[in-house]
Amino acid sequence: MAGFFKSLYNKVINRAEVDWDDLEADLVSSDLGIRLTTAIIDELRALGREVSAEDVVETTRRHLAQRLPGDVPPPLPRPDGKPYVILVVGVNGTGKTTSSAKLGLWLKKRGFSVILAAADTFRAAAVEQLERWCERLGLSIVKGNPNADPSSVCFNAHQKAIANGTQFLICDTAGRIHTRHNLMEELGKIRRTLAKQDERAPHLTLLVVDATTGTNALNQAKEFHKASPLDGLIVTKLDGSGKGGIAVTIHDQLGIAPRFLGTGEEPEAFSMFQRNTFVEEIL
Ligand SMILES: Nc1nc2c(ncn2[C@@H]2O[C@H](COP(=O)(O)OP(=O)(O)O)[C@@H](O)[C@H]2O)c(=O)[nH]1
Ligand SMILES: [Mg+2]
Repeated sequence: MAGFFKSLYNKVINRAEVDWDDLEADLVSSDLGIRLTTAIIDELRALGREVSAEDVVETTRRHLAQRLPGDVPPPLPRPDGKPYVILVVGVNGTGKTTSSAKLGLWLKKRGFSVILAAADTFRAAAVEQLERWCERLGLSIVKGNPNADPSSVCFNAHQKAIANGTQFLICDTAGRIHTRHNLMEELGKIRRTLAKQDERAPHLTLLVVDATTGTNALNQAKEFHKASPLDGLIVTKLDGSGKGGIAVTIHDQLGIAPRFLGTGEEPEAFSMFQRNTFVEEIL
């Protein structure tokens, strides 16, 4: 995960003393938000002595760790034998389809059976994209006709998963359906449809956020969380200019925990969130 985050450490280590304005700008531009940035700066200033690069890194890491969740166990097959249903949501282009395929592979590699539902029926290309991934990765897929009702695709996939005793169902959804309001309505309908065959489904709703979009991601999390309760995040594009601070901010402000991380376009560029590793790589 090289180049994961801009190296704050390298920046401060080459300095005789800390430039507070520069440090503040760096923390804010890492999407840590004003509140957290201020808390870090205040604590460093309160040290009342010359602040070293180690002080900056240690204090920042501690604040990040405090605001991130401890490690959550990976999703496991349901003891009742019904499929564990994962609903993948988010706005267009954040990486839902890619992450759905990556998650499918991740589960498959752990020996679990997986089926994917191509519920972004709004764009034909989206279905084809997921199909290509599934072919390449050897994953099963259920799709509908172009412009089919996304809920019916999810229902059929769920039915098939139940009949076949498939352990995981991953539903890849659309990021835009005419308007954001329609999208939220559609997601509500998908949830109700999934609950018809298993009142506990979906068992996990994951919002995909693009780490390079900063505070937009926070706003998306707020909006989706209101319409459809989120259990966690998939934070993508951490290999790009995204610094990952947005995951800290979203968890700090909304209590939604990062669960998986996307670090590239390749299917293996995907891992479970782990607090210690994450905090070490953020700096
Ligand atoms: N660099 C990088 N690109 C990613 C990552 N995840 C997704 N992408 C790319 O982002 C673009 C949009 O992804 P897609 O899955 O189609 O997004 P969707 O519209 O939310 O389904 C594609 O070009 C993906 O290859 C990631 O972790 N890193
Ligand atoms: Mg998609």
